[in-house]
Amino acid sequence: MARPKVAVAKPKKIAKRIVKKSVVRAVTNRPAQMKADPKVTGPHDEGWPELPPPSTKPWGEAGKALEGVRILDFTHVQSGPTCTQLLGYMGADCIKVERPGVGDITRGQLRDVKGADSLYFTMLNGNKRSITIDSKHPKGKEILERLIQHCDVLVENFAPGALDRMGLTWDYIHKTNPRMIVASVKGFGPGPYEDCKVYENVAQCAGGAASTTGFREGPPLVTGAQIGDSGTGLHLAFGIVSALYQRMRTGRGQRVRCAMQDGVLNLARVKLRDQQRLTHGPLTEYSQHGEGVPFGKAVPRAGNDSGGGQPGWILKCKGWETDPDAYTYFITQAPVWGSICDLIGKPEWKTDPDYATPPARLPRLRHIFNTIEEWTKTKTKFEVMDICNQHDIPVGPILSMKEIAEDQSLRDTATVVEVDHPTRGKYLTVGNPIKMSDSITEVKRSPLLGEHTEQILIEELGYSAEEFAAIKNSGAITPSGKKETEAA
Ligand code: CAO
Repeated sequence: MARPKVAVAKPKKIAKRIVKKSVVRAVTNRPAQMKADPKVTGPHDEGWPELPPPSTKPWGEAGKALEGVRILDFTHVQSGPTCTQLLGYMGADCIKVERPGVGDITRGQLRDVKGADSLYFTMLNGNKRSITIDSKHPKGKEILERLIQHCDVLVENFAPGALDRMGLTWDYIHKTNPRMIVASVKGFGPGPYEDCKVYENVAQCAGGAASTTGFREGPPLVTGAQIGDSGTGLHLAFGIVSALYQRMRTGRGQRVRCAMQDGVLNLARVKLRDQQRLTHGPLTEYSQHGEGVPFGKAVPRAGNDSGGGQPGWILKCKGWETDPDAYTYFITQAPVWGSICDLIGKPEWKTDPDYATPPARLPRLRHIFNTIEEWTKTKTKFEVMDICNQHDIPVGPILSMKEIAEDQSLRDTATVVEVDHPTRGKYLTVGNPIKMSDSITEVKRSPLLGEHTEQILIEELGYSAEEFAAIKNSGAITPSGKKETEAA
């Protein structure tokens, strides 16, 4: 068998080289180092370097933040794919490994166009290449070994133990490529539930979001924002980038793990704040306090109360009788209380001791918001936005997904992007929410199943055409005996 063209890292040498070049080192030793090297000594003295000039390249042509980073993407469903898509947006090369003939289960879930990959899949797997490999097939394992040597980061969100059952244990991976970072999403961290499979809403419930969402008199509610899946994917991406940075100093990979329960709790931390405050007395900014309803032992559901120190609520706007989204969020921010009073025709509230100060208003919040609503009901949510912003009053229209899809400003910033796909045609996706001046994001369509199998095996892993043909016949990259092209 021909040797693969993979440039397998020699860990020790690389570590040495990288530590020498390390940014952190350079910063730590800056004065001495700068004096020694006239090329990097700045004009302003004391041995500090000249500040780097701004990029001279046109917008978006200064490279990409994660260019050169290769991701072995073993993710599926939502949490893992969110993470790797973000890394792809930043310029990493994501090689998505999928089961031959099957692929990520979401390709076929919630299908809207017959025979085409679903939006569930396409919107979470842009900027990736797809290779089909049966990871339990002996030849598949061999290919994976080359990929592990070839890549910098393995990302997975299988059920607990699944990666080990494939033979891809940490010990094996670390031995095969000591520089590799292995990043995982699991439902729970170590503890009583560590072996459980977890989906979005389980995480929202276990992370404290559901018990604190909804109305006091109703059951717990999950939120439409996928804080368990996409939220944890985002956390994992941060962990991976941090591990890559640390690897510049150590030359060594490490394991990065994010539990969905932990990710949700991190996003719900203000509720853990309130849990502790509760031991010192009632939560006065919750409207139930003003309504005289006593608190129990745990943080209650707060309806649409603001989670911060400035009371807020969702109020009806013009057209609410027929439009389910004709509402605005209205915050009675203390510094602009006078403007609010003038606007809603209650100038006397500015001096009335029952309304003039934030503590005086707390027991009357329901009445205050009902009064403000009488004013907002006479305006559309966009008129409320325009008028209130002229007075620095923080408000926000409740935008429907239809309005967001059609919003020109979100298109202009490439937050909402239209992508063309060979089998489903044009679709909208969410672009990179993180904007960088020297690392522009090109949003690319998701790959077809196995679209890049041949390219990766031959051009990158060094298999010859004959070897590729043999692999195809082995069943390692095709669904039980079928040709790879049929799988795609
Ligand atoms: N070749 C061969 N086998 C493959 C393969 C490949 N390329 N890719 C996956 N498989 C196999 C796995 O090895 C596993 O087999 P075993 O159980 O026999 O070892 C099997 O496919 C199923 O993997 P899974 O258990 O991860 O998938 P599932 O559909 O049963 O569970 C999920 C899905 C999401 C509940 C589970 O993966 C999980 O809990 N993940 C961690 C938490 C998470 O990310 N949840 C968010 C999901 S998004 O809402």
